[in-house]
Amino acid sequence: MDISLLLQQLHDGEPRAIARAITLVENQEGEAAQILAGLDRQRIEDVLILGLTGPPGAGKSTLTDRLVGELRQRKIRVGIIAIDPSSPISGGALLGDRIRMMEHALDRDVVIRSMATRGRLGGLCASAGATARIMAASGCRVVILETVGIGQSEMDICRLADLTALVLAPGFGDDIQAMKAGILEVADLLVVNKADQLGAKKLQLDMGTVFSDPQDKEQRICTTVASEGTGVATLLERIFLFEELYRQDGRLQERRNRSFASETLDWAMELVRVRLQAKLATTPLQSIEPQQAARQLLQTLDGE
Ligand SMILES: Nc1nc2c(ncn2[C@@H]2O[C@H](COP(=O)(O)OP(=O)(O)O)[C@@H](O)[C@H]2O)c(=O)[nH]1
Ligand SMILES: [Mg+2]
Repeated sequence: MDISLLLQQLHDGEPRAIARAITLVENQEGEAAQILAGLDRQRIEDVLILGLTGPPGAGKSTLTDRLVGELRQRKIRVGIIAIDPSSPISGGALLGDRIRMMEHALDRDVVIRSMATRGRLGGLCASAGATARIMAASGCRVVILETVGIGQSEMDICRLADLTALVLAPGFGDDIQAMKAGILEVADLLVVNKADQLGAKKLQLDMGTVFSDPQDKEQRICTTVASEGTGVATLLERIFLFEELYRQDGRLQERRNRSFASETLDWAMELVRVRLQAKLATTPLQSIEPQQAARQLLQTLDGE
């Protein structure tokens, strides 16, 4: 395969080259390292990875769709990585998202990729990170990372996003409200979606108590009706406002350093796993206890 041609097409925003590169990296084909090393560093530097998280049903996909609409109006190229928690077999939620995304499917400047959390090769963090960088190199100025849930999801381990918006709606996220203090650790912006529904005002007031600083309260809480598009332009302005702030005060770099470490660990574990699996198939293990056997197995890698 001609990797330099693939890279050239990828940087030109050629959809098939982008999809191919992502697949090669996801499947950890031999070409992966060369592809990743050949990506435009400046574009990777300039991209904003925006995390959208929140309970299922809160309106993340609808909001993503609207944000994409706003970005495209501003001629900004955008990537979407939808992390799908459902099994690759059921995939119900994903199907709905795909249909919704049809609107943008013909737009060359919207790059969409879904990833299942289960039944996949390799670490999610590593794949999602690499995918985001491929999208960035292809010219995406913003990459939206849509993930479900907070607290237990895989994305908690890997904080890939530069900026995270937590999407809540009346009746969706009451459990999250119980852990208000924890919210600030995961979210830069709080989106109270479904503002057209009963209980939105209360949710908004509740969220207000998370912040002691009045300016924070003003800037970090956004109210939207994603299904109508209301409030989405303002949300996007806030997103860019905080991006600018975090780039200036060093928080963005700090987060990227952390995510670099977490991705590195993810890759390393994957590489070790593959080698261990190969070893396991050929190594006679003496121990009667798996935990002990694991140590033996690990020792066989020493000095290799
Ligand atoms: N009334 C109302 N419904 C909404 C709003 N945003 C999304 N929905 C609906 O809520 C449901 C779940 O939305 P979805 O985007 O799939 O949520 P997700 O699971 O968080 O991705 C869908 O039927 C949407 O049409 C909103 O602002 N108001
Ligand atoms: Mg969704």
